[in-house]
Amino acid sequence: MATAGKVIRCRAAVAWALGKPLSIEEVEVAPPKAGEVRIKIVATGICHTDDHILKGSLPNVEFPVIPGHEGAGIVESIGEGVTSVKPGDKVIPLCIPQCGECSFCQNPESNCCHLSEPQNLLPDKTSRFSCKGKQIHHFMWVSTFAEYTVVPEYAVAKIDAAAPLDKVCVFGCGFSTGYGAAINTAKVKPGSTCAIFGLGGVGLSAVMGCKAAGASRIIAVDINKDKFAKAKEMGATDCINPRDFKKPIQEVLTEMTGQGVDYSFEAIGHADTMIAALASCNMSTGVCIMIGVLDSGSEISIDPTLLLTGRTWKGTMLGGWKMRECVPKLVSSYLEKKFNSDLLITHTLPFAKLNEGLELLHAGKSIRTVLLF
Ligand code: PAD
Ligand code: ZN
Repeated sequence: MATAGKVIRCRAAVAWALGKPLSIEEVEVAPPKAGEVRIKIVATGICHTDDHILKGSLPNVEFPVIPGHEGAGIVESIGEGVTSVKPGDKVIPLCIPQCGECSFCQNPESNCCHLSEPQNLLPDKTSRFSCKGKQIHHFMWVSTFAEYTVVPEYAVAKIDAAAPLDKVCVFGCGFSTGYGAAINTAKVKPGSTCAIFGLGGVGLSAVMGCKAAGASRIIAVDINKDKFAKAKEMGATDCINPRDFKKPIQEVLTEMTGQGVDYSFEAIGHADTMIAALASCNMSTGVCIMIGVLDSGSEISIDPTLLLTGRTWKGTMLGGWKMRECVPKLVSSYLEKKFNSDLLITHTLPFAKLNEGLELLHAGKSIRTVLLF
């Protein structure tokens, strides 16, 4: 492409400092170095984790930074030695890389490559972004709130050329996380009972995952009843609002199910709902999956007898998928209509309306807003 090897000036959303709103700026994006790929981002979703960055809930994020991690785009140019993608390919940048060589990549049970630590700079410890003469940090290597971004080759998945980028961007995070939490991390069994706390893009994807795994009862929990119609459409059998009950929600769920659910999922990110989700699964074989991101520096204290009787408490990163290998397969399954992740996308806005998209998230009015460049 005509831009290959040159600095590209384009729009991006920069978080200049903790607690400051995102500001849309013109940034310079340097060409990819060896082993790197420059991507023209076509569409990006807004995930609650992007909001956590602005509020300082994520450890190790360095400001100024370009957030965004749920994007899809087209390869613009490649650095020396890149072989798995070429200019023109449709791709999804990955916030969990897959180097393919470390012990985690070699282990079929793990999806956290040894390079998965929060990445503020590219592997050579420099940034490809600058604005007004200042270096801008990358976010988890992906920074999809930029019209062009540069990522290492092992953090890019090539996807089917037929994939609609404004729809499959949700595979970069929200859909993959919730759906995989049920399928891979919990390994939900047919006929089981599940409870999902939090019905945002992540929790609703967990509802879809539980349904696909054959769960017979799926109880959706949220304090915003406006989320219930969508949860039912995706497979929830019951929807409950903790504010409608005097007793703790774990007691309500235990009464509804006899002994507690087989699997519970926390997709909110609060200490009290994490403990409630753990206590909601049955004391013997219950499995609780923690998905939500707790504020940085917060801790949870639990009564250890909750675990002594046999419960399992696990966390998940991006639903346990080995991203480089699995995201293209998820996209193919989407094209084969094996699930309908489009149901997550409630709003599509031009990139310039990013802050409006964040307001919709705060107000509980959107599930996923997709921004188009
Ligand atoms: P979201 O804000 O769209 O959804 C959160 C939902 O929780 C909303 O529907 C709220 O109404 C609901 N909620 C809030 N408080 C309560 C409460 N006390 N009881 C019941 N429901 C409540 O967020 P999201 O779906 O984009 O993300 C959810 C969390 O998952 C968030 O913490 C995000 O950072 C995290 C996440 N983790 C991963 C991962 O890999 N582990 C990936 C992506 C997102
Ligand atoms: Zn996310």
